[in-house]
Amino acid sequence: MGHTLTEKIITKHLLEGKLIKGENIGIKIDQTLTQDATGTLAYLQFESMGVSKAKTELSVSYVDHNTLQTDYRNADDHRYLKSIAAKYGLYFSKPGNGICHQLHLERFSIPGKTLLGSDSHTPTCGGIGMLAIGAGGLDVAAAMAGELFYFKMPQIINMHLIGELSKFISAKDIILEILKRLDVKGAVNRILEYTGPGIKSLSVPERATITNMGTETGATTSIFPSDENTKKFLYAQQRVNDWKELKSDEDATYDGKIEMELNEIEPMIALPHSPGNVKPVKEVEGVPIDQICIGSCTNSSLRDLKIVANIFKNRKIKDDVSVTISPGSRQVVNHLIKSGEMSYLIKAGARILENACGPCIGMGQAPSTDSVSLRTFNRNFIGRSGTKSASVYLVSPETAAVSALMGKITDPRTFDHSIEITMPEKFIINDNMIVPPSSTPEKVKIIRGPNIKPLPSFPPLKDKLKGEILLKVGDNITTDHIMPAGAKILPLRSNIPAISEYVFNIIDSSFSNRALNRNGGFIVGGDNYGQGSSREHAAIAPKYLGIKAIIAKSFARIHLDNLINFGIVPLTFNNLKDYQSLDQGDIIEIDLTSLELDKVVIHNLTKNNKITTKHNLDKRSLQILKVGGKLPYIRQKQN
Ligand code: MIC
Ligand code: SF4
Repeated sequence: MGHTLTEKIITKHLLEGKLIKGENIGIKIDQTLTQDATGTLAYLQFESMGVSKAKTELSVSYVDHNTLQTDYRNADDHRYLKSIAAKYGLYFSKPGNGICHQLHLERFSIPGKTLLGSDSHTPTCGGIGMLAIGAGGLDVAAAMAGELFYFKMPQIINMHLIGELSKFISAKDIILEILKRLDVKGAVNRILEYTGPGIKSLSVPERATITNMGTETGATTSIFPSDENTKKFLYAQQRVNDWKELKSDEDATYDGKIEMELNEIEPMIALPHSPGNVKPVKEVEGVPIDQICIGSCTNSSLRDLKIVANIFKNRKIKDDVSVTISPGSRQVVNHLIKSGEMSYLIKAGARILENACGPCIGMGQAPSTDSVSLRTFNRNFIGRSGTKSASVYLVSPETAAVSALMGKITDPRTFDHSIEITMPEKFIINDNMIVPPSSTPEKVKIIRGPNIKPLPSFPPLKDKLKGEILLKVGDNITTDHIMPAGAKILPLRSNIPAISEYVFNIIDSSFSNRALNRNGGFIVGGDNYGQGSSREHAAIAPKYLGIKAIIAKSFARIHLDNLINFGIVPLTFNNLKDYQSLDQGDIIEIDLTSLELDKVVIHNLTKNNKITTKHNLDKRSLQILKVGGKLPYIRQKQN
């Protein structure tokens, strides 16, 4: 029987468990990446593991999220990260070099290798045929320390593409169409593997747009085969030696199939406030726009900015619209300058920002009150832009550019069809903002600023947990709800006591005080609790406030791991009635004495009734929970 590409890569890296769907497996990680917003915590944890050098084939520390530097705090984080990289054998990508996923794809990705990144959009490198997975910083730190990465062997879905896209329709429209079909949790515990004749027409950066935003379906990762297009891309990056052909066998069996006729795809748009709220652009045409932001790890490649530049050429952005452009990397910028296309953007009236995440993570460019912002990004959760009352829509670069000229949401197919772009055969290579590790690591001193606080430590789990339900929420709560980002809060990523004041701030600004006053307690959640980002702050900060367990209808994959890693017990309801029976303010007692049995009884002391919940966790995860989290677990293991 033949194998899928995913199975082939996993088999090569499998060191624990069997390739059986739903079983826990442990794989070897070849490469890791971190970004600054999750990196500081990841490296504080890595330091405490007592390893003298990263054990991976390659590890890169990028700085792309917190680059505003409104005071010393971001800059101190950068300095800390640089010293860590030098000492522990990592490459360090300086702020301004570009967005981690775009850079990793360009300069480090290798088909067939495994990549673990402390950012949920790590699957971007699936576009080149890597098995690239997003995880919490602690899991990435553990991989650098030589630990395996554990996850449930996912189902593998065959995403079969046929035909070719029509003019002004691009990879973003494909993934938006997929999100329309799967919504934000349709692919949880699944890997989306792309096959079919349609993939031939997609270049690596276009494939990377699709695998990047596959994250929003809840998928563990997405992957394309490594073919002639992959070879062309690696040749252009002057890394053709990293290429090898990789594909699934003809007779591979999948757990499901989604077929897409590319010729039938039309321009798509995600409406506020969810990437899964997708409609064809033509259904919302005419909505006036205030702001357009082009960039992010989804759509900031040379191909994407070239198309925008050529749509803007000799034209003018509407007076009422502010357009920002954040290129994905310096390579992209260098090409736009060399070809003269950068001047098309500038002449049309676009605001060129730094090569970084920027507005995507609310680091500047918050839209005005009640305004409409059209973005080529991957997330439009409420408040993420920095303006809670703004309506953020997600679109392709083509739709964004044409809409900028019209001042309203516009189907790009109505535009000038003579526009063509040409891609260079070889890219300009300049890696001088990537600092290699020190050749004398013993001499490197780790520099910590005053905002970099020691990690809080947590005691082992008790048998009985008692307290108040401090908050009850509905379905699809994102990590942006739990632990918001943005220019004000991101500088606190290395300071858990300070950042914990903002937990659930968007939903209930009194949460953090209430939690501290009541000595902690519990949260009741709906379906897909913790979707979105990989930020482990959404687990460690609630833990710091004394949250002991979260009882939800279901959890998003990365967040579930993060909760376990920090010793918060994740319990799931058996039915809707039980979810309805618990209310905010109820005092409950959870009996964990028979945790192994996967039956956990919750006694509602306020209402004097009992419900039974489950956790579905393997032995390893239970052990981690019991000792108070993954850090003490690893330390115990190493001793
Ligand atoms: C995001 O897009 O939400 C982020 C910021 O890149 C996060 C990581 C973080 O919170 O630092 C992610 O997607 O994992
Ligand atoms: Fe950065 Fe936005 Fe991509 Fe997250 S989604 S890595 S914030 S560009």
